[in-house]
Amino acid sequence: MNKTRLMIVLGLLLAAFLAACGGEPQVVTETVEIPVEVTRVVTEEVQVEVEVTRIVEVEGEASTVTEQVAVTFAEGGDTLATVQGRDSLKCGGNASLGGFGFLDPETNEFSGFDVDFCAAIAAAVFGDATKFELTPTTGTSRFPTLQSGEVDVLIRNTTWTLSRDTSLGFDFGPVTFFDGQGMMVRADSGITTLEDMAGSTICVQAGTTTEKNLADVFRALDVEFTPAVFPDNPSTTEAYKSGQCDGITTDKSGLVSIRINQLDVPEDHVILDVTMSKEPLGPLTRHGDNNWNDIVSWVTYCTFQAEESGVTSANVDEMLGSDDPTIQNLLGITGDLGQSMGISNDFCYQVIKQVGNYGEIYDRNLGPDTPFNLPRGLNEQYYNGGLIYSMPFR
Ligand SMILES: N[C@@H](CCC(=O)N[C@@H](CS)C(=O)NCC(=O)O)C(=O)O
Repeated sequence: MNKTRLMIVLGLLLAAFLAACGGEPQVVTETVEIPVEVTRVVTEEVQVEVEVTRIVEVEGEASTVTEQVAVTFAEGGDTLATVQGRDSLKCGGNASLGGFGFLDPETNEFSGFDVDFCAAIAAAVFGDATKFELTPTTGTSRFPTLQSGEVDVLIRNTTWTLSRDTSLGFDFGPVTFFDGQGMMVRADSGITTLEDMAGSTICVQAGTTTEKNLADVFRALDVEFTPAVFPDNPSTTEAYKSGQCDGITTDKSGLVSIRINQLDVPEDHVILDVTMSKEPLGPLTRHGDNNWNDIVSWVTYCTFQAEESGVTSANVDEMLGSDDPTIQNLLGITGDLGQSMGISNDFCYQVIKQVGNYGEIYDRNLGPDTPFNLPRGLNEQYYNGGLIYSMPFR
């Protein structure tokens, strides 16, 4: 590798860690080792191994933790050809966030809102929603896992930010879940506002936007606190449960999931009525493969538009006979919209038939019949006062 390229790659990695971790002192208990196996045809591969030393603070004691990260940057390339050649989609996800991405230890099956979007891409590419493998990632490991080419797409409650879009080398697809950062505390703590948290310790997960927002918001409020930073959701939640922290912060959707799924008595914990940030969550692909990002984006829009047009998994076959031009384009009866991305014109028919429209995906995983019962809020369609809005199928 020439020197300039090495400098660029090291710069990218530094940016990655700064963007992900915010540079705050933190408790880190894991060594991040990313197994790199590049099986795709790429236009260029750059392999580096770096050691990143982070200053950490555990219960007032400062020490250092060294993380070793081996990364092959797989730039550009034709992800669709790789996915088709492999006959399976590789999706980076989450295994420990019920409702969004959860691995059931009994059945060994993944389920959740994010997981359904992996299934939707598989349905669009293969006409078979089961042809995908899910690689669980943590807040810190998710970006190298996508950068290295180990997965084709990352769908894991990941916030769209400028630095992730640029310096980290990704492109986002449409936002699938508009969220914001929240704070959960014990119901009997007497805490009702962030100002009440002066002098408290707050559990937060490494490698997240959450970590940085927390520092910014409390600094702006001039409220002193101690962050206790952990590498993944289970360890963060465990620390809160065991009383190491007065509060736990992450995306509000994450807090709802943790409260219901991971706390023994959910009623003993309250999510404060405060939103600390904007957290637009969506799928992301590697920068440099526009066609693949188009596929991920239009699969997502397909679920939005189908809900708007009243097309569901139950009525999609009937809808094939519709004379509505939008539905005809959507389902591939007319036009060659799929072909223009190198996939079948009936890609959206397959998505809706096998996975369902946006409302069905939402309700199945997060709706009133689930333990989470998350109101749609900003995730309503635009004509119902929300932000879900498909671009035209033309
Ligand atoms: N949306 C934020 C936070 C995402 C995030 O990683 N949330 C945590 C807390 S709920 C999570 O999903 N952890 C699961 C895990 O690491 O196992 C981001 O993109 O940085």
